[in-house]
Amino acid sequence: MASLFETKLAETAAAVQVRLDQLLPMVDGPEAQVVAAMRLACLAGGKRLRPFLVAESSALFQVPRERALTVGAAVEMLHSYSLVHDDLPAMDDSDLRRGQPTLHKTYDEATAILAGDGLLTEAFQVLASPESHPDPAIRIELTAALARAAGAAGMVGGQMIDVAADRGALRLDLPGITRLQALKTGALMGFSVMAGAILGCAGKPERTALEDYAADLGLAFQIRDDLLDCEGTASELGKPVGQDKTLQKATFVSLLGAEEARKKAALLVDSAVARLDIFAEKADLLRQAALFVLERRL
Ligand code: GRG
Repeated sequence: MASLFETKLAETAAAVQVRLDQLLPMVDGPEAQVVAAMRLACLAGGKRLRPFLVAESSALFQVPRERALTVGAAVEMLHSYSLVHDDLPAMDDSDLRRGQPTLHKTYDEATAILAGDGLLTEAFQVLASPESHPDPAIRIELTAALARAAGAAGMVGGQMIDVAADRGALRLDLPGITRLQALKTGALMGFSVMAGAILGCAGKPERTALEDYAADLGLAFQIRDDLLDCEGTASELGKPVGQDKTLQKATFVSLLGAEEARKKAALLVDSAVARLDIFAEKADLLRQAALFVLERRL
């Protein structure tokens, strides 16, 4: 039987799907291809964890669900752009994403670059619209927070460090990889959690609790991602996880070993759960989201 968390995640995913479909209508004319590619990039699957975080942090402050879903759709557009660009030949050069051909394989590189650019830009258009919040000051706060999380002080900066490390221009130790991941993956998760606090005009103690929760959650998410990557690669090679010498790209698993990485992720999740004490049982779904991050297989 599905847990309450799984049911709620599926409900939010379905609602965000509808919202994304409304926000990205097909167009006619010679530009139709880029819109079709944008739609494919963000309508074809994904766990929708970031919109779930927006929805559940918003629920703590009685934010109307439609507003949270609009902001969740904007985050998912931005996340989809990052995956499309990350898959390009100049970056990870991936053929598959979510089990399907990557966007540049389905279309071509130019279309994939433009579709990513289109999704990035559209995300800000959505935040700037009164549908995200009637108060322009709140819309500006949301817009500035997403720009910070996505730009050179956040995801783009983290990706640059990752690219430099891949090229051998940088050797990363544990603090280095922690910072890279806090920027590359953590910043957007952080925005997703903080969006509810912004939409709900939360006070300082609530904001601090959510910031701390998001930092622990983002890091645990990334450690789990490294473990999943490593389990996939090790099982393809028939080797025990964390012991294959070909898997020596600096990750939490290559630096700590699989067992220590698992322990670190579990401690971070315990800490994330405890950060939410201030919200008592109102934050149970956010607590379950942290446990999901630790156990996820996808
Ligand atoms: C190109 C500027 C730019 C940034 C790319 C986030 C990112 C930066 C690259 C993604 C590479 C990657 C697989 C990172 C690991 C963590 C991560 C973000 C995984 C994908 O997120 P999920 O698991 O994806 O939430 P779904 O498919 O569920 O939406």
